[in-house]
Amino acid sequence: MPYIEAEQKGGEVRSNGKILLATVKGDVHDIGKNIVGVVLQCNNYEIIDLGVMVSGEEILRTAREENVDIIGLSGLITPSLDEMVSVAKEMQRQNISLPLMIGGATTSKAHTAVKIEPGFNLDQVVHVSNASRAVNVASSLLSEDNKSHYINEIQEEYQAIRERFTERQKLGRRVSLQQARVNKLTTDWDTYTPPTPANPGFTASEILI
Ligand code: B12
Repeated sequence: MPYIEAEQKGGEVRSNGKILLATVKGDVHDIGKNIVGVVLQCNNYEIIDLGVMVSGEEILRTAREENVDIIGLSGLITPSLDEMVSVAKEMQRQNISLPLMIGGATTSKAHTAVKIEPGFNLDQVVHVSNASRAVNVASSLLSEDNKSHYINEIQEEYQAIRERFTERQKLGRRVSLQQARVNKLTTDWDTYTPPTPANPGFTASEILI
């Protein structure tokens, strides 16, 4: 950090972009978010870290005031998944057109594709599984040349995930109780004759000591 700060004071380094990071409301886990922040800072991104248990309102207010380029949300407990959906919906409602990075152990590509991305069409939401991927994702999202190609790839991938999810749901659909009774397994043990073993009784090869 001292080296990075000294370099920045010297005015030699131009920021690659400003990223707001926060662990969402109700969640205290911040180890992963902090790692992501350091990795991004080491790659010349300016980080505004709002800490933990941050409400959507504060995240979006700061994003506007600080004119950030990307919002990054972290969450490790299950309720954080819903909180992230709420923040994304609120971004949409407030017309905040910024890329959104989603991270933290409970988050997933599937959750991002199925629950967050639909309806989020002002910019792109991307699930980032690991701090080491954050730099590539951020630079693609902010690249003038590469952004639309990158977004197309992500959208195709997420669309395929949603289709698989819908298919799986159809396959797993439950039938009515009446239908289940009609489909019940019928057995007929009265007429069943068990097969006769070739060599009745124990044989040497079956005795394990
Ligand atoms: C450390 C820890 C704690 C510490 C947190 C300290 C801190 N300052 O963060 C303490 C002890 C406080 C804690 C508390 C609790 N914890 Co806890 N905790 C953990 C533990 C052991 C490790 C989490 C961790 O730091 N992992 C390492 C980091 C590096 O990984 P990561 O966060 O996933 O981050 C990586 C990526 O996901 C990604 N990433 C993360 N965030 C972001 C953000 C962006 C923008 C991007 C791009 C990428 C990114 O980059 C990171 C580096 O590669 C996990 C279990 C586990 N083994 O994972 C449980 C775990 C997360 N905790 C759990 C629980 C239940 C709790 C409590 C509710 C327990 C309780 N009953 O009080 C409380 C939470 C209270 C609350 N309201 O949040 C559960 C969550 C289960 C669930 N699905 O809901 C877990 C999974 C344990 C378990 N198996 O039950 N916990």
